[in-house]
Amino acid sequence: MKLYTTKVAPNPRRVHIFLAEKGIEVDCVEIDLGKSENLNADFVAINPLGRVPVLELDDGTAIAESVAICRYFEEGQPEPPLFGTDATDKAVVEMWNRRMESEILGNVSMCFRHCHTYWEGRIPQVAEFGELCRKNVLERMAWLDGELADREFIAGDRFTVADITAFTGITLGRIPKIRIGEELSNLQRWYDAVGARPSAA
Ligand SMILES: N[C@@H](CCC(=O)N[C@@H](CS)C(=O)NCC(=O)O)C(=O)O
Repeated sequence: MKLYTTKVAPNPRRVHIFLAEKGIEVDCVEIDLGKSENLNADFVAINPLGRVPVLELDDGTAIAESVAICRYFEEGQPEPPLFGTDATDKAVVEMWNRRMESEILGNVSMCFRHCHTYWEGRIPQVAEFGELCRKNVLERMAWLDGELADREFIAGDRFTVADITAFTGITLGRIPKIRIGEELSNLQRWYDAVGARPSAA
């Protein structure tokens, strides 16, 4: 199998952190987004949406979407469990991971895409929409700070895929200058702890 990836980009990074937590190594093919290699015919034949990451299995099956790729590896190697353990825990992790995708990573991505010069000429940009997304992220970070007042990680007392999603989203936020506010000490404590894990190096 091989993983088509752009190691610095946030969605592939989710998969790399996940794999590092599991101690799994996979052959990688680096796709240079800066050179638009994701739009080359060869890559579009693998993922018509032209997005990374994509996991290509030995039988040719192409699995796109970071969470789908992570689930594939969770199935093959359940330890440590990053998608939860029993029915309740799995549902809680799913809830938090979806929230972190839509409320944090999603809003940060849209702010980056609509407000940053990197995307000028690559996609139609609507700066006002990007600024609305920035406001949404700042509100959601304040909400998360409250959530993290009495637990160590996003979905409970154990590190899960929801932490990976939130961490990559907040890290991406540095590019469009979205920062954790000084008053959000719980969120900062969590961010520093996740960033100090070997998987995030
Ligand atoms: N929902 C997808 C999103 C994938 C995605 O947006 N990947 C970005 C890199 S972080 C990409 O390939 N962008 C290239 C482009 O938009 O041209 C996932 O979870 O993997």
